[in-house]
Amino acid sequence: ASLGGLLPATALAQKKIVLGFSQVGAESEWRTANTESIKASAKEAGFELKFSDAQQKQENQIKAIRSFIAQKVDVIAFSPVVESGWETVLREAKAAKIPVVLTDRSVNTKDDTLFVTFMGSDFVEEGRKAGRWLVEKMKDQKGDVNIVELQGTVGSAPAIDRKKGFEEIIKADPKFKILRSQTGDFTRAKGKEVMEAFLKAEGKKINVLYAHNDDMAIGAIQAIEEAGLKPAKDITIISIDAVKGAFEAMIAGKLNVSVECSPLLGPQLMSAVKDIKAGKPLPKRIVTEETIFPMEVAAKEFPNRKY
Ligand code: GYE
Repeated sequence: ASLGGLLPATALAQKKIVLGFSQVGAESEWRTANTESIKASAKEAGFELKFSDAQQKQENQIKAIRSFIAQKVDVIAFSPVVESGWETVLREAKAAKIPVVLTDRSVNTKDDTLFVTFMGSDFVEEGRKAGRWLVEKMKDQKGDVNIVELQGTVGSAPAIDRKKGFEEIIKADPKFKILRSQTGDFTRAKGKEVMEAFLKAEGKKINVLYAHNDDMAIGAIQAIEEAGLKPAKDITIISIDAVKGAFEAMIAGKLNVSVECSPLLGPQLMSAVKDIKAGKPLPKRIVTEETIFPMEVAAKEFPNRKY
């Protein structure tokens, strides 16, 4: 007889660590790569993964977290779509003694006992990198530099922080002017739609597009071409993530630069879950290391890209 016959089925089943993961959605190339990373590394670690896609809605994430609590999972991890409004559900998880790990995006709660650790990028620094690149690029320009900004999802940590970091750098020189700033919800379709509106309103006045992610920049590139302008030439384009689509756009000469933001958080998350189960302490913050890729290096770097 197999071992299964000697041990009760429940004893065998209990050995697997159960991880409940509530994902933001599938809004971008970044997000798809992030989901793949989490699924593959949970499998590799031998965990049972309960994966739930919130379709960019906070209420869906709250529902998913409550269902993970009801199912008594070992650990809950999630990437909060927006920063605020999590206290109640996080208190419910705490009361149920289920540890919570934040991945990718953070929450703005004052009570940091509500989660074990937050792993992900420094979004303010990404915004600063974008700003520094632009300041350098425009250093000899005498007149105004007119910028339009495509923001990420309203209320999300990356949208708030990428705006903040960028503004912090460009405000040092009054020639930099943000003409318009609107959300494109991190998607290609909205990025295109909002860029069309920007072009209609400001036309050839626009010198620079700052997009909070590559997908919105890629959508906007289409709008720029349809308006008869040359992306990366008539309008300098800066975006964030450095996904493969951005490299393709850079190689095609249509995107000037992309600031790296790695979605490959899966292995880190699984090792944090193991540490939590083993009772090991974790740092409150685990920051992803990142760089920046201007179009001049795109062709050389492309083969090394993992997402
Ligand atoms: O930049 C964007 C995605 O939270 C860092 O979300 C993530 C952002 C990423 O939709 O493409």
